Amino acid sequence: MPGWSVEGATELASNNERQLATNNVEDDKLITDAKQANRMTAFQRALAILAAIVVVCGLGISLGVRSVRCHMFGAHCSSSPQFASGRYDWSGYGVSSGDCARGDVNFEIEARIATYELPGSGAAHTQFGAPWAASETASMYTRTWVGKSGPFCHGGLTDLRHPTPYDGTAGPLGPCLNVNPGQVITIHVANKMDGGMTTFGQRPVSNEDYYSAAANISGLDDIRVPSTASPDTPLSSGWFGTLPASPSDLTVTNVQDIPGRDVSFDDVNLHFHGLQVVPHLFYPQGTSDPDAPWITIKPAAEDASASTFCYVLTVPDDHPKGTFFYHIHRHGSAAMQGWQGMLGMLIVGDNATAGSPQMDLAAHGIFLELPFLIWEWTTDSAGGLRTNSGAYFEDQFANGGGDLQLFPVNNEFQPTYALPLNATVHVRLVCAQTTTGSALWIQSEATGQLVPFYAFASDGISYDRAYPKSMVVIGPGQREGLLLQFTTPGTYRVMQGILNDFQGYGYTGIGPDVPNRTDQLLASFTVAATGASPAVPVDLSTLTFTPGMGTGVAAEISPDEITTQWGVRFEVQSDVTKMPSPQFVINDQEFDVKRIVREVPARGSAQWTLTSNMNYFHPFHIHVNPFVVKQQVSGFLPGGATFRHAVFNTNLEPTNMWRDTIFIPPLGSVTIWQHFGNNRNNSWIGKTVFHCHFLDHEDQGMIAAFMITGGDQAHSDGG
Ligand SMILES: [Cu+2]
Repeated sequence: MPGWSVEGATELASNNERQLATNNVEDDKLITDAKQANRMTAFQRALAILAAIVVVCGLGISLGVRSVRCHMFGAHCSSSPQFASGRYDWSGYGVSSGDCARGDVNFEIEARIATYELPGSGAAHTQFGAPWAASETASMYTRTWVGKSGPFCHGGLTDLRHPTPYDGTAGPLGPCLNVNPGQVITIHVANKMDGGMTTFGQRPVSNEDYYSAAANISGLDDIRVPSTASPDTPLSSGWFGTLPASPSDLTVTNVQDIPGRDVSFDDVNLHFHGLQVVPHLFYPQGTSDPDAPWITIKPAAEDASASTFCYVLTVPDDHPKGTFFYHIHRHGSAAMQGWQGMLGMLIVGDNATAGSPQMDLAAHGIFLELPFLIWEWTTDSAGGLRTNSGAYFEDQFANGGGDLQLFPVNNEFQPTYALPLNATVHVRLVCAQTTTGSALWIQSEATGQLVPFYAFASDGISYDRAYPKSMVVIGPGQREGLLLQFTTPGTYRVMQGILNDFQGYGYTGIGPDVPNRTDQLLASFTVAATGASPAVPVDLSTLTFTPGMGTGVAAEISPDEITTQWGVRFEVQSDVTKMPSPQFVINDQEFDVKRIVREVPARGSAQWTLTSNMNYFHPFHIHVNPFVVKQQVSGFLPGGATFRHAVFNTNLEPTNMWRDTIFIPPLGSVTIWQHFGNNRNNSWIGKTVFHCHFLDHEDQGMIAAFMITGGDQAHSDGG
């Protein structure tokens, strides 16, 4: 692997921007410092005991509720019925939709192939290359989710007193799913994508494809590693090794899972991103078998017995209420299906759930809500998804896969939303981009002035109040609960800087204070006084929210609890003797479905130090349990003052924020603390994963399986 030096980093500063002095990631100073700061006074201890008593009483009440629900389902009631063994007996392949529908809420969705258009998406798009002249409107075949039955939530700008359900038929995005804490949710999935590979003109990737790419390395320059951290320094290292004599001599490193070769893009499964539910990627649900395979739902023409699957998930009573989403997580096809919009919003807590953001906001007369799901739609100039070359590999995805990389919001390109003057709208921001991240800000079209807004939740977990921001920086998988308010009539532009732009040559910077930048319009708000306009806007600085992870000691991780430390280094290696090429590795290893990289005890806590060893950022996501963000450092982060301030200051407010996804800055690291349990009541166990949420990185090896183990096997399905 080529070396580099952070000495060359040009953009170091004070505050949180400590230079990354070492790549030794097993650093326990943070824990020691925290332990010293954590010495409690006698009075604080008494308060903690009091809080614990309150928690125990609360638990008793909620267990009572669970017992009632347990009886509804008949057998298998144990001391912890929520996690009772046997609850998931009806999960699996081939279960009929009727037999699956035995939860409190039951969804039925189908994977289909359809054609959609995005009006306006063809014109004047200049983010990559020349404007697209082929058409004013991009249309394409796409793989998509369509809802057949279920309590769907709304899909557009909505007054929650009059919601309109969205079932996924009106565009590429899947239906909006809604579940409440304490409910058992079933999702019956049917794969109706027979012949999709043929329809899209896709063929398996071959050794010859990788060989010819490696022989023509300039096509892969986008992912080379510079010798220093400066964007101005020419690349002097990157590809290494000597091309072997024949394509058949390439070493295959990502065994069993090379996208398009070992995995068909017509295979599906589902991940419920951020939900604190039983591990559900490997078969059977909740399995603790280290060799367990991916759940893989096949088109009926390929395997009728595996063409349907019933997911059964119990959402804990004390689950955070907020914005989540679902997407495909079959290793090898996740990116392709992400580019096609095979994902959707998942909202925990309905409009009548105490402690939900909807209820907290309704108390202040705020009923307007807007899903704001940003994704990538990758097309070529013929107007279809870039598939004509037939094979999938990294070389084709330098710009997301096609000659155009569009960023729809919901199912529209550059949508415009009309808002009443002085009204407040709750924006459920989801970054479902596949290969990029976004910096977002709002500017007045008339004056160019930045319009501040507030954030009260991250990754579906509410804080206790809202914090002012002028920009949010968000990577794939991350969500933010935002509150927008406009007190002057006019048009306002939501602007997007593509984070990846700082990662290669030609970096021009991100943000409103950077000249010659490549930022683009994402959406607009038109604001006018209407009959729905409040006389005065709500004072957002005074709002309070129900904290998603509770309050007091139960919602915190004490440094005394941390029993293990874990260093994780994300890296792209570029050895031309191997395929896939390049190699997306975690601690020098590509994914192997049968390799458990670590076992962690249920209800234990760990400190993770996550490192990106190159001038790339990587979004880290871990399944089942969220974590607390403790520290972030970067040796290299160019950009305008607004962007840097957002990354290093406002993005980290409040301190000790809970998240399930965090981006690791280029040549930087993030320290997180994680508790492997749902609050303090229960824990899920089983085989699960952490990975880079750039789904093409994940597909090509940047993912690892780990096992949550414990004596309380009955608390999970333990297949
Ligand atoms: Cu990555």
